[in-house]
Amino acid sequence: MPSRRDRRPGPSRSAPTHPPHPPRSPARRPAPPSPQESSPVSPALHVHPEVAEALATGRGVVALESTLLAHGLPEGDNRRVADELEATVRAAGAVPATIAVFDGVAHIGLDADRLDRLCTPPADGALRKLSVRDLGPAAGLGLSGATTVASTAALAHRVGVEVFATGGLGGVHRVFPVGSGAAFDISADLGVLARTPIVVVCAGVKSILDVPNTLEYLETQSVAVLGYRTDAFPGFYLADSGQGVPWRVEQPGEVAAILRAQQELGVASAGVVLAQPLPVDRQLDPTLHDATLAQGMELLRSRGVVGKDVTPALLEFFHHHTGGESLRANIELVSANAGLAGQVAVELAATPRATP
Ligand code: PSU
Ligand code: MN
Repeated sequence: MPSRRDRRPGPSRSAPTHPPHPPRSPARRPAPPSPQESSPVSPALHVHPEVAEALATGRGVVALESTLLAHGLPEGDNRRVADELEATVRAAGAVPATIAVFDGVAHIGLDADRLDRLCTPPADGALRKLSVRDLGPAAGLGLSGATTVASTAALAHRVGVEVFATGGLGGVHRVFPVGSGAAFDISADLGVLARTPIVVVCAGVKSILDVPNTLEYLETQSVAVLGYRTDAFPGFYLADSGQGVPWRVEQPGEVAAILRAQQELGVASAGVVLAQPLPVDRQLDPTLHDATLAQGMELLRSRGVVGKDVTPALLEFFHHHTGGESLRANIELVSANAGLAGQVAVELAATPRATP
């Protein structure tokens, strides 16, 4: 079917295809043009050969976020989880691409040495938490860091990856009492999803957030929200956040059909949130959750923790105060999301975009 929505010339379907994210201008790119669109030669961007090959041949690729490994899980568990996530994506028939920045280069797909480095962050904080606004400074200054949902989505889209998996999205934080530090905190994850056409598989938004306001914000920004085999928007550690979902899907193929339809209709400037809950019998006990959250929030307030330190600090508090239960739930939900993302990536690969 003919389509005029895709104004990007060139035959490569693995290149990013949406106008709001043009590749950097030739003036800023001293390296010669890459012979292979899917593996851009750039001093600031490196695509792992296996990922480049998968993109070039139209196989499904799943981007995996690295902040959850470096800053969201304890050292010791994170390395094992990194392998488990990649293996889960492969078992679904797709190719994993864990994303992080090392010495000023954004890597799409990490080898074992780089996964080691990601999962043993130096104590001096030299492995930063990088959101989108931090990518330029980190790359330009030759620094290293893990990527959040926001920066993983941006980099994945840059090379043509259409789906990625995480644990819980960032969102609108609960408001601290005025005068106690940060009264206003909205994750950059939401702003990036508003302008990046990519499917994010997650367990909803973290229960430490203001979930109703986060959903309102996603609606304002025209981000599609799908519940995977659920009518309830999940709450990360909890299967049900208490909010509903606008749409329910039952199969990975439906998600692929939805993304392709958005592209065909010219309404794919924003992302798609595919929210998959933990099974109820695997969620964190809600009473334990609520008590831990109240204590954690109080601790953050008293210590004046604000900005990008809030999420890692609260996750760590949970891991220490739930007897390992929050860690178990976190690992299970990220793993399940990687598997579902793999299935969606395979369906997307089998449903190529209509060419213009
Ligand atoms: N999911 C997890 N653990 C995490 C995160 C997601 O299971 O640590 C991270 C993601 O990188 C997400 C970030 O982008 O938390 C949100 O941080 P902030 O609220 O500061 O935007
Ligand atoms: Mn924030």
